[in-house]
Amino acid sequence: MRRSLIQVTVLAVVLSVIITAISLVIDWFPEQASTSADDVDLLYDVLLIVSVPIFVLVMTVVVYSVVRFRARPGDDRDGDPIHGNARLEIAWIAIPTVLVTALAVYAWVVLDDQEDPRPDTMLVNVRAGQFAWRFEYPQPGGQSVRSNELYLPKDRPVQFRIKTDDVVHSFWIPEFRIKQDTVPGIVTRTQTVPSRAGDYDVVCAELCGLGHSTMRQQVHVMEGDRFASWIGARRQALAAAAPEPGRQVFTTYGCAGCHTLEDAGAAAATGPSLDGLAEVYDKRNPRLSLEAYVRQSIVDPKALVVPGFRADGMPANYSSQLSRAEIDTLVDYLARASSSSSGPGTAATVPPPAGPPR
Ligand SMILES: [Cu+2]
Repeated sequence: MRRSLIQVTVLAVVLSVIITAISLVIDWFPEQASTSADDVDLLYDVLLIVSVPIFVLVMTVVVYSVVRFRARPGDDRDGDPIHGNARLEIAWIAIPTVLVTALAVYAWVVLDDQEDPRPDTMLVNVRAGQFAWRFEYPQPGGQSVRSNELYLPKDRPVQFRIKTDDVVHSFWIPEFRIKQDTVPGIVTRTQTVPSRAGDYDVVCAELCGLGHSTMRQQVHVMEGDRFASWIGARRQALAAAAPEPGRQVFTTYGCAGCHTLEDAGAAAATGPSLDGLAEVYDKRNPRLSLEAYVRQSIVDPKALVVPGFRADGMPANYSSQLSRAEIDTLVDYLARASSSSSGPGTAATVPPPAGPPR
């Protein structure tokens, strides 16, 4: 018995040293591109140093016992009865408790450190939706510079405020060693300081639907002056873009409270979606042109109730609330926006007006 114990102990120690060494030599992660990376990689190494020997010890004892104490052919004796061993039981409860608690405290300290507020932090709003990321840089005055790729200045702290338009996603930049879930209904945050110029992947790390694997974009970390000229150009374009009067009417009169329209940033579902309306309106009422259909839906909503929606869902007094010019502007805008948001080319497929214009 004593000989077996010595043998298995020596074997477990030797294997632990070898396999832990191998696990530390393996290059698990991509290059480090943020100030968070060092601490996270060290944490990972400590986890390896603590957990690999335990795994190796358990597996060594299992394999050793299976081989050394296996029943030989013809041997059908039972083993000796085993009684409890209080000292052993206390040890196998106390040691894991101490280990797991210590690791949890250490991990908490690392996370707390990462989340410390830093001076001069830049704010980026991240919007997740099946199956793409969108990035918004809030500007003074309430507008935001929008981008489909993430651009960041090197060496400047950045905080990401992350929202999702649909399901749970996870915002992950492996080179930064940051990852944060997006949760419907709340804003989650993470932050870091990019420390190395280059292009890296922004990945969704939470299975979020059929297109999950395609939910990948790029982050471009650039020198501060190059970033300043990028955001400056975007800011100018934002200021130069003529405001869309129809969108103004749409938001002013609360249309966004009930309808989805990508062009206006509306995503409500109480009323029918206006995205892609150009493709379906003539199946609902083949007598009207798109413009006439939209106009009638606004001034006399009960006449054209979309199946599946309530007849009294849409207020019937818009014809008196909006001026004639506002209605014209809104109709013109919705006819354009509802076809452009369903994808390229759909505007060309809109059939010519078939019904009587008003
Ligand atoms: Cu996703």
